[in-house]
Amino acid sequence: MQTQDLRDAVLRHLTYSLGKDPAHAQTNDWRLALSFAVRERIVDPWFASTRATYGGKHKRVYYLSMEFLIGRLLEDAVVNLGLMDAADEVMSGFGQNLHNVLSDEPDAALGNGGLGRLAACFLESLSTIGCPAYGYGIRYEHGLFKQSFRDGRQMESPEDWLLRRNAWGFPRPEASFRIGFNGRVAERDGKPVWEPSEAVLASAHDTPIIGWQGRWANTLRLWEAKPVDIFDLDRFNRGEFAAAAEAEASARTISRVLYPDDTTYQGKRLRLQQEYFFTAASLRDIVRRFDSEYDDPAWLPQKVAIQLNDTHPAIAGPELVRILHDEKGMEIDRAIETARATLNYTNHTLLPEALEKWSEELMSDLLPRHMTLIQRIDEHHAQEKPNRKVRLIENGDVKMGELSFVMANRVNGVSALHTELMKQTVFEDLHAQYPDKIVNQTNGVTPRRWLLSANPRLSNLIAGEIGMDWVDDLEQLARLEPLAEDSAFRKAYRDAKRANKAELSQWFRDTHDVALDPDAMFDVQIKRIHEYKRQHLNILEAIALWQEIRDNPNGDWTPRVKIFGGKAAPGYVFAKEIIYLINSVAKVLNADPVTSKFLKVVYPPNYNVTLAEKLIPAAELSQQISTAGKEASGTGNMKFALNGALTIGTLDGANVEIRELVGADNFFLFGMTASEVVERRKVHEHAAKAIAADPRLARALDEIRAGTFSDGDGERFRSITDNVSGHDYFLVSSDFTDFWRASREVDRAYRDSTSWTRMAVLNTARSGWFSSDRTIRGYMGDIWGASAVPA
Ligand code: Z16
Repeated sequence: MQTQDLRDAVLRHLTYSLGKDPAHAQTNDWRLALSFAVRERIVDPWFASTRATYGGKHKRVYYLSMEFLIGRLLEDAVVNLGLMDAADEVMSGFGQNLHNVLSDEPDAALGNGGLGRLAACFLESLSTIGCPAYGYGIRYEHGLFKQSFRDGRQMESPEDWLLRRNAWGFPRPEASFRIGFNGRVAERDGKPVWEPSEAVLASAHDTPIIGWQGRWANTLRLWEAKPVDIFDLDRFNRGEFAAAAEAEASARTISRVLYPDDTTYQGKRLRLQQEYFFTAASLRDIVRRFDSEYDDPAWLPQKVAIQLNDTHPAIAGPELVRILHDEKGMEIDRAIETARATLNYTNHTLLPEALEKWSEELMSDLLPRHMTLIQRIDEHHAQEKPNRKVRLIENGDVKMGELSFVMANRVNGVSALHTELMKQTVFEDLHAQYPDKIVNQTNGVTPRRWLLSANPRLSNLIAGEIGMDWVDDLEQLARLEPLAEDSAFRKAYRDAKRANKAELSQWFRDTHDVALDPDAMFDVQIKRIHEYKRQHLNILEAIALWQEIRDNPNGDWTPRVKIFGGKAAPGYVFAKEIIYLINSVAKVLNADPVTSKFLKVVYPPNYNVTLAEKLIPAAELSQQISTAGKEASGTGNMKFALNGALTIGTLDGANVEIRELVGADNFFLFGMTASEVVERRKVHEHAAKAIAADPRLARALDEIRAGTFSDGDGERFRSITDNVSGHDYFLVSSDFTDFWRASREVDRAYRDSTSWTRMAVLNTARSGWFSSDRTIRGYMGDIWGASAVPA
């Protein structure tokens, strides 16, 4: 029945929505037809969710995020609607392979990394839980750049996810707002009125996000920037065609591209325009919806909770005050208090270079009224807390972290350690002033995508043992714990992993023409390339291991495949050197006839959500080796543990909590702690001392300097060797020796496949707490005061 209905719907959409004759339809057409057929099943629960929220006057949650790294959506929707088998049958019936059809969907990369992916997991969990929520962001025409390698170096090209028709977005041109910029603040009837001199239109596109079992659906609303006036007809008629289109082009620029920075931050005017554009459009939409239901703006905090994902939407503070005071006539201090009771802020990093600052000059120019309001908020804060240590404006810069903090009801960090460090470092003074404001919400990941869909072999094995309750109650995985001692279960678990590895090896052969041995240990480091994440520590260890294998080619080595994946911000020169080094080392090692059966290094380009879904289920070792104190949480670390990869890691971010939960015996710990890191930096010549004390490290660095990986050019990787042996801010040299020790411990442990599998099973069984459902419930209870609505 379900199958028959789905078949009819696919055929109907292929014919009448796409205008294609089945005889001539391509994979792309079948994919779109299936997407439309699935999408229409989402519409009823979507409407029902909206009606239930309106009907019960429930509190709504708004998640404002510059990034939503959603990846592909079709499989998610098919899985959550329980249509996998039906879709498989229907597609086969049309002579199509469902897997190929699903793989045809472009990966929507409207984000850089963890922060954007977290927002996407949160949307899915909000729908699974049935919490009334909207995600608000920007509909970038081009998401994160596409990465390729030329001679081992990163090349960037634009990504075009909208080139083919987008199956998920409902355009809502009727929902649009005029967003102003620049101009001046006039006075009318003694009241300030901002009169912008420029404006663009923010036009909405809605994507329904369906939760597990289709019980609830929320909306992701993304804003597209359009010109207020279509084009300048006068100029066009005068034959000035390019000039006539200029205004349009400049308006559209605002939603043209995602900024490819992660954690570092570039002070670009366009970036501030993007931030204000989507924040202002979202707030206007939120206030419009609120006004349609309630007549007193004082009620806002009871009915609305707004979450600022990092400081990118921090202008929401002054903008909401402007709406409440300038537009609705609320007294200024009450407006500040009302806005503040509505807003909350999540911090995702302690890296000083990542904390946004805008020059007063730029702010006054682009958003003159907001600049005045920021000064007013600063005074409000100073009066409330006469200790004048913290000011929102310093050395001519507006500090967006401090502004977000002061304007938030709750401020949260994303792991226990990160939250503690927030209190002790960047927000020390503000924390002293508002001791109850900072709370922790350790990140999580959605098990629907990261276990159920991505790893069907393991999911089926789990389902055979404990049924399906774990899918929206992940702590049920604890019921697998006793099976760690069951040899038949362990064998089945190992077989599932082995089959995932074989499948990945086949993919590498097909797409990258490299042969991987599926019996070797699959060791994976996938994340943005950054000095603090220390991919260079990992590659140094690979070089040292290669040298040691060459010394003793008949040794009893544990075969390993090191897999790297990740993009560097285009302007981050050092990170790009690390990529070049990894690829250069891979070339030499993989061509070595003596060592390559023991050690290979592969680096598939263009790591994205889709590739993560292939790599994580096949991984056995998860590299989480950041300098302690620098990785706010990490979320890849959770996906790996859930899928039975053991972690080699430092006491950083959520690694700390992973280790506590899976057990210290099932985790390979190494390296300095966050406080030891701070102390070590004070040691004179710490890197030189570490190198002098470890001949392996010295020799690995010498090998690079000898030009082994650069056709004899000893200068090519000087920036890296100089850094690691000199200033070495991220303590690569100081942590190398212990990383080597832990890596050899991993080798030994891997040889005992029984005990390795036991540890892997325990990692899966004890990772249930890392579901983003748990995280979202934490936000609902501790931050938003929101409840799930019975659908
Ligand atoms: C980002 O992905 C993160 C922090 C940040 O300041 C900017 C971006 Cl684009 C990451 C953190 O590095 C990571 O530790 C954390 O797990 C993730 O945000 C989600 O909280």
